[in-house]
Amino acid sequence: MSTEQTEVVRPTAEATGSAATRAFRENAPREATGSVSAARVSAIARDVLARIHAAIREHDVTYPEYQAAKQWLIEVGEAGEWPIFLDVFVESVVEQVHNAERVGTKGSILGPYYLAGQKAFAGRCTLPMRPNEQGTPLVFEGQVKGTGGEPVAGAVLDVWQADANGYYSGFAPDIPDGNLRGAVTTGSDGRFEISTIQPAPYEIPKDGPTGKLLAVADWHAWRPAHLHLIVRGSGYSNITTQLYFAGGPWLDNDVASATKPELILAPKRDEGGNLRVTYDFVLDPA
Ligand code: MBD
Ligand code: FE
Repeated sequence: MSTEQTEVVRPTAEATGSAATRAFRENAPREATGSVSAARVSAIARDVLARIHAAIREHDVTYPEYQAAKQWLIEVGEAGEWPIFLDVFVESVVEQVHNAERVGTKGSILGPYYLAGQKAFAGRCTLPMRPNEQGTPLVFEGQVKGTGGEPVAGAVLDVWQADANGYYSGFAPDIPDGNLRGAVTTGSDGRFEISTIQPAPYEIPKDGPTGKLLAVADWHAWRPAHLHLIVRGSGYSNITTQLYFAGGPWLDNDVASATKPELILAPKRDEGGNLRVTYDFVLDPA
C-alpha cells in the first residue's frame, strides 16, 4: 500500500493576513453602517480613547513603549492582520452584545476565514475534500427548527472548517479552493447530514505581529477545534456560530474567548472508528 505522505506547507502570517484582509473587503457579511450618527461615533470614540489614556496612566507607559506600540500597530496593518487580531481579541464581545436577546441556538464569532459563495449541496452531502484528506471522518447530522419546534425546510447551512492540520482553504497554500466548505440546504423535514473530517485546533500564525505580541506577552495562540456555521432560513434570523468538540484541547482557554457550553459536541465513535454526532439548530424569528 502506498502511504503517500504529502508535505504540509505552513501558511505564512503575511499570506494568511493579506488573504483575510482581502476576504473581509470582498465578502464578509456586513450590516449597513451609513446610519451611525456623529453623536454615537463621538461617544464611542471618546470612550475608547479615554480607556487607552487611563491604561497609560495606570501603567506609567514610557515613550519607548508608546513608540513600540505605534510600530506594532503599523505592522499589523502592513501584514493584513487586523481581521485576525480583531476577531480573536474583540469580536466575542460584539457577538455577545449582538445575540444577547436570542432564544434559539447560541451564536459565536464569524472569524476571519469565512468565504461566501461556496458549492451548494442538498440535505445529505460530503464536503469537498482532497482524495487523501487527512483526519477522522465525522458525520454531523441534525435538523433546523424554529423556536416553536417547526422544521425549517430549505434552510441553508454555510459550513467552513480547518483541515486536520488546522489550516483553512483560501488562507493556506496548497489547499484547493472550496476545500472543507459548503452551503448545505435542508430537506422538507429541515434535516441535514454532512460528512466531513474532524478539524484540528487552530494556532494563530507565529511569524506575524499578532504572533509576536502573543510571544512577548507569553500568551498561547490556540483556538480549540471547531466547525464554523452560518445558518439561514427564510423568515428567520441568521445565526453565525461555531461548534466545538468535548474533551479537546483549548476548550477552556480559547484565545478568541468564543466557546460556549451549549456549542460543544460530543461525537460518538462507531465500530469503524468514525465519528458521528447530532446537533439541532433553533432559529429565532426574523
Ligand atoms: C480562526 O479559525 C477563527 O475561527 C477565529 C475566530 C480567529 C482566528 C482563526
Ligand atoms: Fe476558525
